[in-house]
Amino acid sequence: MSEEKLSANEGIKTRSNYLRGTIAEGLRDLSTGSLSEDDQQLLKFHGTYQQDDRDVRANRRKHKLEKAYSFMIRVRVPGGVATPKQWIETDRMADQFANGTIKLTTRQAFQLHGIIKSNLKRTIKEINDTAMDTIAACGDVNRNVMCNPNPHLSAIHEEALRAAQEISDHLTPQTRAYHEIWLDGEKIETSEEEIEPIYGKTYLPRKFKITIAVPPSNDVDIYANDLSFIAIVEDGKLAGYNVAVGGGLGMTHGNEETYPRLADVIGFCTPEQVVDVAEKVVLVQRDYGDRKERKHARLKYTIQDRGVDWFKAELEKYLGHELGAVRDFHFEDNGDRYGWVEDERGNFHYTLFVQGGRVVDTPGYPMREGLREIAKVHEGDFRLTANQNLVIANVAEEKRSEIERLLEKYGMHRSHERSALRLASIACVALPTCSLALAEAERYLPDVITDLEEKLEELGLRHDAITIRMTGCPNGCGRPFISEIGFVGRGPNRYNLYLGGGHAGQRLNKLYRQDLDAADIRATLDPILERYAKERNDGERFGDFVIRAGIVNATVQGADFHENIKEEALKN
Ligand code: SRM
Ligand code: SF4
Repeated sequence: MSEEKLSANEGIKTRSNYLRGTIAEGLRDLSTGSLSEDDQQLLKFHGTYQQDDRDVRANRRKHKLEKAYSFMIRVRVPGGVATPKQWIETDRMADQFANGTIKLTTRQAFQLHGIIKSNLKRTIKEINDTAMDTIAACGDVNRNVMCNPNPHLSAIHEEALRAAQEISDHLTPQTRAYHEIWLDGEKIETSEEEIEPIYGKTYLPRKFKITIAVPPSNDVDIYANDLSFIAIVEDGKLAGYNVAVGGGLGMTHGNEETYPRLADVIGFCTPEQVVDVAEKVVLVQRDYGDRKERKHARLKYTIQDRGVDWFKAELEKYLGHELGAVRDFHFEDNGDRYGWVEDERGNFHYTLFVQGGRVVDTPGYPMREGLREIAKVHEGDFRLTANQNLVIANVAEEKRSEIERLLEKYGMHRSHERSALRLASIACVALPTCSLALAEAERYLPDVITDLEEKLEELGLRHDAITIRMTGCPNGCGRPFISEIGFVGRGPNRYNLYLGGGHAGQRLNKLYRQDLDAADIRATLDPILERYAKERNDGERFGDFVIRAGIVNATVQGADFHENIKEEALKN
């Protein structure tokens, strides 16, 4: 296929000499805070994005100044597990090089924002010094492999976590470019086959995401991932994993060719086969994914276009054996379990609610300082959850009172006493750093929830968990399309409202209203919440209720996401 027919990024990858481009030269040029367009694309594979502060963009334009460029660094944390030392170092770098905050992401990673170009190399080097890295945190490769942080099933979790680490290691790009550019590694001559045995020089058509879940918790939202493994526990032991493929959420407003899609569960593999299955799914997507149109390049479209049966047969050809039959499993929810839990080995774990995943000190709530003090004495680990929260994990019984004292001192001991709606919320970063944001999310959802809490209190729904998620655009970083209430930015202070997602993340939602502004949100949701409080069946979840009550139609699978939308939703 000739290069012109392929997307521009394919050319950039081909010409990049295995992700080098001219990044090293660009970093040395301090006459500008930015890097070349092509290098900005390549930087993502190294775990960093060029951004600019959108709050000051207009003012700088007025004064004919360059945009306020800086970089976001995403730190890979396979399975979301970090040591106290890694926490302390990340916290230090947040102050020294970034904007004084740590962002816990929806894929169990750390993000640091606001790093200026002259500090970029040093920060990435220091992240590597802490035994973490940033390679493949972004880009057209496999990303941070997620794993359910399930503390109360610690033995199974340990195996699942090991598998996540092995998959992550196996699928990490092999190019030396990362070491050469950021770590001053030596240039070593190797043959083409040795450089990228799995990816080849054009890597994957698009990003690729893998997750492992241990039912009954779907807190990693397996249905939103390209590939997921669902742990099957039989007689208390890990029998293997169901394999799910083809999930993904990103879409574009007004382009019905793009849509969120849930993963299909296609078979079963043993724990020994898991890395090979991951590799072969990646290879099928490498070879068949669309490299011409990036909006159509994710595995979900490869599978939707060619069919699940085709995909399974092709995968089995690559594997050289068949997958086993899907085994029974059941997910209860996709939320976190807050407060203290004790595991089967007698260790304790405290899940802390972190609003929007932003670890920051505010005058009334010095959370970052408190976590730093906890990290200094904590002997277990920290686990980042896919709901942007934090587990202070593996606390021995004799250490528990010391951690409790610090939680109390810094006001974190009551983090889980907030309304169930707030505890079940996710907001993506959006403004001011995200270049793709059309509206606010992290800075706005807390206020929307405060407003709704008044009504929930009145209706006696304070303790009812309803998943509520907001993103600043339809790329879906806060997984809004599988929430029971989803807000997706369409423009400044304008949101589309989606209702009816499955409480365990097992069903997509449906457009209910377009272009709501702040004033419309309460007016739109209040009567629905009232009906839910009055008319729901015993134990009925909000997402199920709105479908049964005929408020929205159910979305069966991605391809019908834009179908069966009620007429009122399309007015405006
Ligand atoms: Fe995302 C792009 C933030 C999870 C789908 N995402 C971005 C960028 C890098 C914007 C950009 O390309 O310039 C955002 C950076 C904002 C900033 O200032 O930090 C961004 N995504 C995030 C995070 C930080 C959201 C958060 O608040 O936690 C999450 C980081 C995860 C991580 O640690 O790796 C994040 N992004 C997701 C998820 C959720 C998930 O993976 O479970 C999705 C939906 C699932 C999926 O991939 O389908 C997601 N992000 C996207 C997309 C749309 C992809 C698509 O297939 O259409 C983009 C845009 C793109 O790739 O072109 C995007
Ligand atoms: Fe940015 Fe959109 Fe992702 Fe939010 S959903 S972080 S606005 S790309």
